[in-house]
Order: sequence, then C-alpha cells, then structure tokens
Amino acid sequence: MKILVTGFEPFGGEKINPSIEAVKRLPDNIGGAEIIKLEIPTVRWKTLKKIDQAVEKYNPDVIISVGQAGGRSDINVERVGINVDDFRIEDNEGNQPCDEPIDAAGPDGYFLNVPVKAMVDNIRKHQIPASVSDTAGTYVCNHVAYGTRRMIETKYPGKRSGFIHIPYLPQQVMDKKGVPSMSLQVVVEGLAAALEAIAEEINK
Ligand code: PCA
Repeated sequence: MKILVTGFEPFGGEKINPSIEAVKRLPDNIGGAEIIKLEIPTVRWKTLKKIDQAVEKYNPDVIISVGQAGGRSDINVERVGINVDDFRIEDNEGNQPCDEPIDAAGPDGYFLNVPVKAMVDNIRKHQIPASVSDTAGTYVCNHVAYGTRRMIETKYPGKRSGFIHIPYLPQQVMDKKGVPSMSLQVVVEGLAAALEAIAEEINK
C-alpha cells in the first residue's frame, strides 16, 4: 500500500513552512505503507494539478496533505472540506478569490474518507496533543482538502484522502508573543503516528 503525503511551500511572509519540513523528514515506510513525499505550491489551482500528476504517476491508495495552521496549538486532523475559496490573504501568485466555488458541479462539502478518530487517537498515544478539527478554513488548505476529495470522487474512485493541520514551529513565533508552537521532531512523530493509524485501518 502507498500513501502520498504532501507539504506546502512557505506563504504569507513566512520563510519556512513546517508542513513540508515535517513531510520531508518522514520515514519512507510506515506500518508497511510506502510513503511518497511531495511539495506542493501555495497557489490555488496549481496545488491540485500537482497532486493529480502525482496520483497518476504513483497510484497511491491514500493522499494525505499537511498544512501549517498558524495559531493552532495541537495537531488537527481535519474532518471536512467545503466547496468554497474565500482567501483572507493572497496566495503565492496573487490569487484572492472571494466566495467562489472550488467546483460548481460539486457538493457543498465532503467528509474526508480517512479514519480521523483513529489518527487522532494514535497521535495522542505518543503523548502528542491532537484533536479532530471541523474546519480547514477557506484558504489553500481547504482548497486542497476539498479538491483532492472531489478528484477522488470524480477520477479515482476507491482512493482516500485526508488533511492534517500543524502548528507553527518555535522559530516562527519568536516575535509572536502568546502564539503556540510545536517542535519539528514532535510534529514528525505525530504525523508518522497518524499515517500508521491509516496503514493499520486499511490493512485490516
Ligand atoms: N497553510 C495554508 C495554506 C498552505 C499552508 O501550509 C492554509 O491553512 O490554508
């Protein structure tokens, strides 16, 4: 079994994005699943194009995207993606859609079809704070959460996709007083635990 794991390039004036830094450091095999790592741009449609090309190339069973959620204090396994692009800031190529559908022919939302609760439980078993989140926002991360799930529904039936949001790294909050952070090592361990839960669930 194969899991494609994506991380984003930096955006919003940050020099680093913990998502791609953590994804790069994941082991190549977790619980018998081959882990394929991919960097995706923080640019509206380009993200999905890149994911689609990788799905064509590697034929993964599961696609998990990871994104930075500055201000959140724990690892968040997302439950849903919603059919709207409403960007609070421009993406890396200046796109800033307001209340536009991601796919006008698609449903309002999708439940992401990975074992969200089992992923959270396994992260917490490692003594790492994690919880289920019911919103991936309305920026590029939700675009990927909804868009990948929609892609599966229309083009790759039988596959699964999920989304995980992670906090800032400590070095990103040096001048952001009171904003939570999590070390890279802890994030990598947490992501590996989430992927292990997926491998276990699917191999059942
Ligand atoms: N986080 C952004 C997009 C890229 C990323 O890492 C988001 O939460 O939408």
